[in-house]
Amino acid sequence: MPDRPRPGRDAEPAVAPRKSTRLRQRAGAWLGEHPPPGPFRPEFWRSPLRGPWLTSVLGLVLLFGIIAVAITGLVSYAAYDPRLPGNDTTPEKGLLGFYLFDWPTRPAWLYRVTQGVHVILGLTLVPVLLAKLWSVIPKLFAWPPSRSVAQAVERASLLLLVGGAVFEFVTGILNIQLWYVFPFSFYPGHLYGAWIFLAAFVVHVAFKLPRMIGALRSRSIRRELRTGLRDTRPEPPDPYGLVAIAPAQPTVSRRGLLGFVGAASLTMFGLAVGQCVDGPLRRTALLAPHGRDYGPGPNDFQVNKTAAAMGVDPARTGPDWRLTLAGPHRVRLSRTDLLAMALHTYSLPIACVEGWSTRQRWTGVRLADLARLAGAAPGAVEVFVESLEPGGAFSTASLSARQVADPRSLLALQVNGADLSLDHGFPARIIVPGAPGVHNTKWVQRLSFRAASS
Ligand SMILES: Nc1nc2c(c(=O)[nH]1)N[C@H]1C(S)=C(S)[C@@H](COP(=O)(O)O)O[C@H]1N2
Ligand SMILES: [Mo]
Repeated sequence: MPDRPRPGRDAEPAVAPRKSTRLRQRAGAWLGEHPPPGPFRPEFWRSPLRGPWLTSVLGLVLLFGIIAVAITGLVSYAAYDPRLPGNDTTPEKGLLGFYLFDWPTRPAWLYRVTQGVHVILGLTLVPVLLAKLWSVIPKLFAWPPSRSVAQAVERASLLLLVGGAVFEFVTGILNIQLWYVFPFSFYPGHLYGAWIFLAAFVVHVAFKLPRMIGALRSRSIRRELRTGLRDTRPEPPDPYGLVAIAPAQPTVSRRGLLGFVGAASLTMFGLAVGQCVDGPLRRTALLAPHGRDYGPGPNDFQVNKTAAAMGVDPARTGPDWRLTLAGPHRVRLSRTDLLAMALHTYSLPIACVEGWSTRQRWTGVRLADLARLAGAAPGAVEVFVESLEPGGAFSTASLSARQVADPRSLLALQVNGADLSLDHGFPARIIVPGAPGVHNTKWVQRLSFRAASS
């Protein structure tokens, strides 16, 4: 026989809740007991695989993966040297540029690796992201929409998290597929989106990390990977609403689900990674949007934008073409003049922001020698490069004093022992070690040296 409750102590709280609080609680309870039909009812979600452990395994992969994608993405923004005049098309970046630094020229493969990781890893994570969103989808329909102010804030932050993730992945993938359907410029859009997403990501991780660690400890991954369909059981009921309250019979094991996601990720990786290696493996890059043949001989490697696509008039690249050097002296040089200068050959990569990269042997004149010819001291001057391409976001670029001074920074005239093809920038193009491809301006017609700003 239980003790009879003592009046005034156990049965009733010492202080009765205020009337308004009681009303709100009752309204909340009513809402909670009367969800709209369909996905708002917890019985609707029946997968026996959903649960904190599964969500946490996928979350752990995303945690490390997204940190790597975020760091390499922010690094890519720094690689653009946005503090140099004309390099940054992002208006009002303000505080968001706090971490910028002077991009190095060594090692020459630096941007090739950071941007390759950003794009290839981003693609590889797509199946994991989709699986993670699938695993938490009942929470999207949690009813009532908010039980408390704190919960309302949490749900709003999830909107930024999920919206931000989807936005970053979708704009990134559309951009590397060269499908510019979004009604804004990719570069500032992807950068602002990244900061919003990262802010929500940090909040989300801070709140969920302890829960994630607890959930990961609740099952051994090794045992789970040995468990077949017949022995697959739902996770124990959880207070977060991930585990189905009326689970269906499993049609696939957790091992099967994780295997499927892993295989999908490996497929993405396998179809994309070839675009940043040279040699026969390059042909496996079936997800790379650019074609893979660029004409015969030494110029047969990836072309980002053809001369025709950029409106470059071949007539202006003929014998009448002159390079103008502007500095303390103004100098005009023909291609014959340039070929008569000291020529140097280096094996250097072009590494595009879109993830593809390729190393070729470039021959040309050192930018440092051209600076001296214009009366400027390498090490103390930046250069503003202009193409004869009419307009266009990529028709100009600023290079830093460090980039001008590096002896491997060239105004290239030849590649792999042959003259540059028109599509690769004939009569002359920039090649700078470690720089993003977009700063390797093609069809150069003018180099303006000016005192370095920093
Ligand atoms: N004038 C001009 N230079 C340019 C471009 C361009 O569109 N116009 N594209 C840039 C980009 S984004 C890259 S990745 C490299 C690619 O060089 P490639 O086409 O010779 O491979 O050239 C860069 N130089
Ligand atoms: Mo590029």
